[in-house]
Amino acid sequence: MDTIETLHAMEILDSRGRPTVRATCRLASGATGTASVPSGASTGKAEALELRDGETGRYNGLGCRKAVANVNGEIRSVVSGQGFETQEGLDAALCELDGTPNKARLGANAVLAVSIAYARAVAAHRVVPLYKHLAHIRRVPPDTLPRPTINLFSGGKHAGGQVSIQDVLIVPTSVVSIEEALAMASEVYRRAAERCAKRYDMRLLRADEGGMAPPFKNTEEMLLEAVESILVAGLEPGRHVSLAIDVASSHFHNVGTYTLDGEKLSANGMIERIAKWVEQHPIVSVEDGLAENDWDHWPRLRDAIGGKALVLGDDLLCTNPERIRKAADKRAADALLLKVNQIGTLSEAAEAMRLAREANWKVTVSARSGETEDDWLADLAVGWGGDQIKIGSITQSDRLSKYNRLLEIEDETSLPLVWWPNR
Ligand code: 2PG
Ligand code: MG
Repeated sequence: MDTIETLHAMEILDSRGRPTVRATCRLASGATGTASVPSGASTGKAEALELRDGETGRYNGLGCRKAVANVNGEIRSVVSGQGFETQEGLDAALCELDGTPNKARLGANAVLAVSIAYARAVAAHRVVPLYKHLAHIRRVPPDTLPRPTINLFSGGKHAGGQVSIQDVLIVPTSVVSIEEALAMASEVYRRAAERCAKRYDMRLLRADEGGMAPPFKNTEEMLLEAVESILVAGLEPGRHVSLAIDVASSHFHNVGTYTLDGEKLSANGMIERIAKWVEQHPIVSVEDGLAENDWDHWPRLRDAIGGKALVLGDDLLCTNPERIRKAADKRAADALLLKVNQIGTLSEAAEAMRLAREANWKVTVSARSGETEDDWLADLAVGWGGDQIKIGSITQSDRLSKYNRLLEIEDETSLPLVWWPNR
């Protein structure tokens, strides 16, 4: 493997106008790779630390100059001139240099930018597309493309909190290609926008990931409106288009009580409510139905809806191998939401993916609510054989760069879309 000649990082702005880190890695051969890292808003407590400057007079403390300086200083001086046999080799060196369990010293934003920039540089050196190189890292060649799950409506931390739950997503289930999935989603989105304009007498306002955020009374209304929009688009809910939800319930949970749209529910009450939604609507995936530390109730949620909808762990798992092992042992979930910046290196995320597969789980590869125009997520989802990809809505370039990259990969490979849910 070629040696790293140098690294260079800089601060750029993400889709919320907040600073983030972009790094470039140049190998001795001259091959280079650049990568930008995303940032969450509804973050899990067990996520790796995103290093922020904390200077209140600048970007309200969210600057990334310290993380950038860590790449251009300490990390660069340790890795420059070194050749790593594998991605794991570089990532292990980065983890060792950081020396904390959660990248708290150098910052997961600094470390991840380097990890992905290096993968891109090596892909360029090997003259292969990034998805092929990433597949090579996991030693499994891709034979399908991930099925998109696309934001329609948002609430919670991604919108004004008018509804407690964070997202209702549409899942084009009957289509056989990315191209058809996007065209179908666009039709539903357009119909939903027209309906909301009439019904709420408002112009289109979008949440962080491009989902619409009208003043729904509650989650039920949000779900019904999604189903209506599918029907008005001339499609059959559950046959052509299904729904996925991100309940993101850690963010409305406090000491055993869930405050759902103003109503106080116990964990069991929450499970019953979710089971009812799954019963009444064509919901095929439920993310973070319960809070991140409500370990005792997650297996009961799985008993209640498993087999009908995926029990998908985001804040619960934080792409963290230890938490995934625990969840698999407890039968607390049956699907992993994979977000590389929750853990901080590609190799640790690959281990998270491996454990999920070992437990026979499905995997949704996910963007963050704060994104950049970088499109590596699409290559990652294809290269690692994700079942679903969650990018956001089909609006805004921070989301579209990834959808467009999926279209490009589809055009290049003609790989089929993964069949999910199993039919
Ligand atoms: C989530 C993500 C993406 P955030 O909760 O799944 O929708 O949000 O990046 O804010 O954590
Ligand atoms: Mg989530």
